[in-house]
Amino acid sequence: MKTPPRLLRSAVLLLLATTSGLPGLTAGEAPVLARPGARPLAANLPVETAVLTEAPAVPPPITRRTPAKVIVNLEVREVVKRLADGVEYTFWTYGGNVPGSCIRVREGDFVEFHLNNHPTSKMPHNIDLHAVTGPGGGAASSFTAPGHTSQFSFTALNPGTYVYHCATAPVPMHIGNGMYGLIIVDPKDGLPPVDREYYVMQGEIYTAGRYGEPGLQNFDPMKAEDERPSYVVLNGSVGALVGDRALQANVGETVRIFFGVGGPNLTSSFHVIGEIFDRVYPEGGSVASQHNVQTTMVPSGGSAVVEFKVEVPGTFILVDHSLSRAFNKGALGMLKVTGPENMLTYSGKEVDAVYIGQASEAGSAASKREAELIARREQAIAANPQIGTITQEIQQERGKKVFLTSCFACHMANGEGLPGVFPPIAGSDFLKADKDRAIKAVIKGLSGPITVNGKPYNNMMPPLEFTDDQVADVLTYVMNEWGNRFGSVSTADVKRVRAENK
Ligand code: HEC
Ligand SMILES: [Cu+2]
Repeated sequence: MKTPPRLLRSAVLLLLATTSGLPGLTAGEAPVLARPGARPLAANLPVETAVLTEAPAVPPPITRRTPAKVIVNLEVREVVKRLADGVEYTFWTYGGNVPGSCIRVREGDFVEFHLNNHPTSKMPHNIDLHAVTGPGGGAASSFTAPGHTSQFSFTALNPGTYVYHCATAPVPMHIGNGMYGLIIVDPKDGLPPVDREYYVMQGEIYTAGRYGEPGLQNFDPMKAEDERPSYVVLNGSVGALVGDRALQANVGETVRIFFGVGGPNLTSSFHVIGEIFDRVYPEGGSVASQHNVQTTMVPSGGSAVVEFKVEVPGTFILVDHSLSRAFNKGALGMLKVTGPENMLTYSGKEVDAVYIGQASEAGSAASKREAELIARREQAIAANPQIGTITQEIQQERGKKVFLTSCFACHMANGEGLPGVFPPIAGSDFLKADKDRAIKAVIKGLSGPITVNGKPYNNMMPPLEFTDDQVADVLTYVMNEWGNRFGSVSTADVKRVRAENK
């Protein structure tokens, strides 16, 4: 062990975070080296500035075969960004995005690290790079107040793929707000060449609101303590790797994914639906010690590097195979492979992939449409007070998103249900007859024998946890989709039915 045990390490950090002054520069002040450190030792090395990339891009492999002094400039910024369609969050970032900028150096490089905390930040931050051999992985030397900059240096002794993260108290909050990334230390002779490299990280977000609840969401410390995230995401937001943001490759190419888990709490069961990892560097170590792997476990604060050749075209879905996280909390991405069919390897319909794919894509299409309609509503209000129908259209588009996160799983995307099991809601006389009964079905659940369009059903629909707005929107959607013309449901209707069924 070259580093102190982790517990000790965080104790040291907490101590530092609470008792130390704030090292760094104030504006206009000349840089003063706290101590000469190792700089003179590296005086003869060639100097270069590290290329930092935004996920899913990875900096180019290091082709140098001798060490250098590498200068890393990483800027901390606190920014409001999209977490999901209609949902925003104040992320704390390394480089403006989640995960933080990807850093790549070579084994043996002397790294001069500059951590710059933007003047608009509200919090002090620091950095613990798991690639560093030294107290706190650099955290002890990088505690930086807003508008300040800190500097420390280290030699990248060990090759591998390492997580870095903020280690300022409360640490789970800083990580939960997005303060993590990867630093790749290429081995002396480089990694074997591949056609494509990608950078993907998983992390949880603990919002006060439930998954999908619109608006600017706050961090919920209790949910974090209980390890009950509302979101588990790949690359910082729901859908960050979906649709036209999907990873890309051509048939016949080799793909390497540097996959990290920022956490702060959950371990990922990383899987690509429809692919087998030809090689895995487990836990981000320097040896591809395993071959032909379906799912690799990636610890919180750890990584894995996977390599595979893509043999057939199609959409391959990246998931945490703890699947509720993929289906209900956002831990889902896509790799789109284009090229000629290879019927010998695979021929047929990719049910899993296309199914989820369409749902996600339709979800963001619905969102775009909602934005258009809101813009139209503003215009309509300005020009003419006849706005009722547009309001309902907005409800329908919002409702479509709710439908695609929940109802479609049982009632099917086309509303036709499943004979004898899930009743149809397209053309349903049961739905048409009683709006309050439908509201109650969604908020309280529905079970026991019912008849829909003359056919008997006796099954159970669980109560669904949606806001009053969401219930009104989804019912208005199903009451006006697939040829249904059953009227609409308002938030007030839902509140009334909730009160009547307390
Ligand atoms: C886990 C599966 C499941 C999900 C998810 C689900 N339902 Fe249902 N739903 C059922 C079942 C089963 C019944 C029939 C219950 C019975 O037999 O008493 C039902 C009945 C209904 C009915 C009344 C019968 C009819 O066909 O008109 C409506 C309306 C309805 N669901 C709407 C919804 C809406 C809207 C959503 C999403 C917000 C939803 N359901 C989500 C399983 C589900
Ligand atoms: Cu921080």
